[in-house]
Amino acid sequence: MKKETHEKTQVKEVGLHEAYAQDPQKADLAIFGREVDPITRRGFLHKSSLLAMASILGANIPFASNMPGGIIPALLANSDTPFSVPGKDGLIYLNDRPVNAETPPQFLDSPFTEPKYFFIRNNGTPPPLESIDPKTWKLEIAGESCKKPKSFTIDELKKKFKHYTYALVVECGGNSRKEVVPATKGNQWENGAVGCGRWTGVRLRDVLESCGIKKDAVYIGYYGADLRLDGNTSKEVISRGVPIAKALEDETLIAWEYEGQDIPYMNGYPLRLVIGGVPASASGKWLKKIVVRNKVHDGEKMNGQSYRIPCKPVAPGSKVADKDMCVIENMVVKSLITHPVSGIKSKLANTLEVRGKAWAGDRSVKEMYVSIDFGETWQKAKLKKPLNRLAWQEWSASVKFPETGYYEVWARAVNDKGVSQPMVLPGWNPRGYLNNACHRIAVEII
Ligand SMILES: Nc1nc2c(c(=O)[nH]1)N[C@H]1C(S)=C(S)[C@@H](COP(=O)(O)O)O[C@H]1N2
Ligand SMILES: [Mo]
Repeated sequence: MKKETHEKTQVKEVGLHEAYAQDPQKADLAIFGREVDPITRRGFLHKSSLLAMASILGANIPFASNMPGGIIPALLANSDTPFSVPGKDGLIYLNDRPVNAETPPQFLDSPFTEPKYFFIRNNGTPPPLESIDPKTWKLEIAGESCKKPKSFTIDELKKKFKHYTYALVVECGGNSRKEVVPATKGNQWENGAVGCGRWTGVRLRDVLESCGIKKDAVYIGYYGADLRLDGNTSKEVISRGVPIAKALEDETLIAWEYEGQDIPYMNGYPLRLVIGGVPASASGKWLKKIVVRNKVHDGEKMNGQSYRIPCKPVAPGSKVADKDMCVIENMVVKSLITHPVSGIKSKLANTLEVRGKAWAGDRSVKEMYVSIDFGETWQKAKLKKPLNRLAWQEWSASVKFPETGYYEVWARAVNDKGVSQPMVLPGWNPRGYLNNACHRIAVEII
């Protein structure tokens, strides 16, 4: 309950989106481009942005020079418009500090997730947009298991290495946490901390090999240009990684493009790592540095309870010591119903077309089923092949109902090893990761 009140206050105080819509870049800067003290959230920003403010207000501010450093004009500060990020309208906002926003299932219905609907999971404050110059942005390759540390501009990456495009599922390890019982700490995502689209870039392997990988390499780790919310610059916001074998897979990319466009600012512009099949926390945004390690990468959020699950199953609600927690190295088999939306009414005489997406970590989905009787019987759905390895797969089913009344459509994917999504909940873990219980929607037949 407490949390809800808190979120409502935030929404009221920020509400800048509408007024800023005309100048999204400036809006990003104003809201996210710097550390804002929580007490002054009613709206302080850089004085330099006042000029931009004036243009948004459509009026000059004659006494602009008298305005206390960085206050937002009351007209904008008092707006009741719910908080959102320009260019990311359809998302459901869980938080604005850091920004966390998920995609409603119906916006995952297109074959690939549109840039504007791609979820946002920030752990800190993105680098100010004004500070990002793709011409001078540098990516450094280093680490104790890198033979010749080097740095590359984006242009150099583009010129020196072959370009590849892969559709890759990016899913937060904590997606669907909201359903976990007993509840656990962390963003209470429903099912929309996931997206899949075509990323374009160079293979991480090609870049690492051009620097030379020592024989003792076991892991890679990334560093991004975002800052911690607490302002502590001696620690990273997040610096995670993957085993070297995963880093060297064909599909592991250093990407500058998503769905044929620059990567959206909130999703890591101008450069990000994209690694399919693993928790999305490994796909470093605003990518500045990659290190090749001779041990498991020990960056921020690699240790303790973050992105880890008990090495052995535990009873729900248990406390598990850090030493008994293991890094999540693969995501699990999962599916979503992206059409129709939950709660629809449909006529008895009609056939209901149900469709969605399915994926399975580093494996493929072999079979897809739907049930309208709470899992007693299952009807096989049509399932397409993925565009490439680690991309999601489209599925669809035509469903007939025997009589009028309340139904639920449940969807269940099975991977190529015969492993199925659980109908209720998978094994509990202290941070509520990897919930892949069947997605369900309510349907009333009239
Ligand atoms: N630099 C940086 N990279 C990051 C993060 C971050 O906060 N900073 N969040 C990680 C997490 S936890 C997730 S789930 C994904 C989310 O990617 P998206 O915001 O593009 O959806 O980015 C990952 N990469
Ligand atoms: Mo995440």
